[in-house]
Amino acid sequence: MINLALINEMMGQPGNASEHGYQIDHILEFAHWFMAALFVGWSVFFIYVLIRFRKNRHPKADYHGVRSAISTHLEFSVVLIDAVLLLCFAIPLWAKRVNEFPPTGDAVLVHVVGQQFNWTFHMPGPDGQFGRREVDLVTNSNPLGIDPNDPAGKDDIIVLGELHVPVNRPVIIELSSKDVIHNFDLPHMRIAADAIPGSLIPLWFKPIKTGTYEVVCGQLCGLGHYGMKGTVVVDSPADYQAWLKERAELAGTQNAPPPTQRPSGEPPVGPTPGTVPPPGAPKTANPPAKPEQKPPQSASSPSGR
Ligand SMILES: [Cu+2]
Repeated sequence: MINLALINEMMGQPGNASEHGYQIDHILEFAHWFMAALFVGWSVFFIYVLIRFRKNRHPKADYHGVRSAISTHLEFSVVLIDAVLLLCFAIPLWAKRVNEFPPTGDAVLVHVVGQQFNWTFHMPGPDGQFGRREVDLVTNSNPLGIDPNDPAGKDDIIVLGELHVPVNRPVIIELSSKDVIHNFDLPHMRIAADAIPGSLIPLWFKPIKTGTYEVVCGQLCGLGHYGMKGTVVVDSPADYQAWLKERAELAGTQNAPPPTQRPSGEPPVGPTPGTVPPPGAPKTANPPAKPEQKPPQSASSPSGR
């Protein structure tokens, strides 16, 4: 028997490298074959009617048209198959993706920030705590506005363009944008989500193959959109630890702008990214009543699921 999955490859889909990806591939595979059948079916029908109702055989138009119910049945079955695809496969899979996040204890947490035209990755460093981020503190040397007075931010790892994650461990991403709407798209991992200014969008995947994978921006976000690419490197656990160590050593020199950059002694306005679960975020055991009083991140909080 021929491999039915070949149709995805023929459509230019890159190989899957994430745990849930095969489920998405199965839906795409079915949809592609279904569309191919529809294309062939309707094309044959179209050619048939062109010949069957040609002008020299039917000089006068028949104003009553077709009386058989076959086209109604055909169209009804197309609607039925579409409904089955949506209700039985696509929507349940989507619900699973957005409702069933892996426990944060085992996951790698990353804040991903899009801006024209690159991706910045923010990891909590050895202490497991994300430093406070504040819009007012954003400068060229402090692209994410990390608060230099927040001890949790001292060891944070900030990398531009290239993220490393370990293989076979879930990666939970909190996605945001500094300017316009971008779309963080990891085709090999079969995930993509819009990065929207003012929102934190959670998404997750579990890489199952080591390698280097492309990140693209999936929203036309400006003149440099075509070049808004990044890389996700899936490492073996040992390589990942080595990378973390290297980045952590650099972090002390990289991410600590002089404290004088803080404009005034005023308390930060608004919650720190990562402290308030965005809509649809995995539910934590004790949702914060007041965001300000929660520890500066949700990384190590036990998941309620
Ligand atoms: Cu973009």
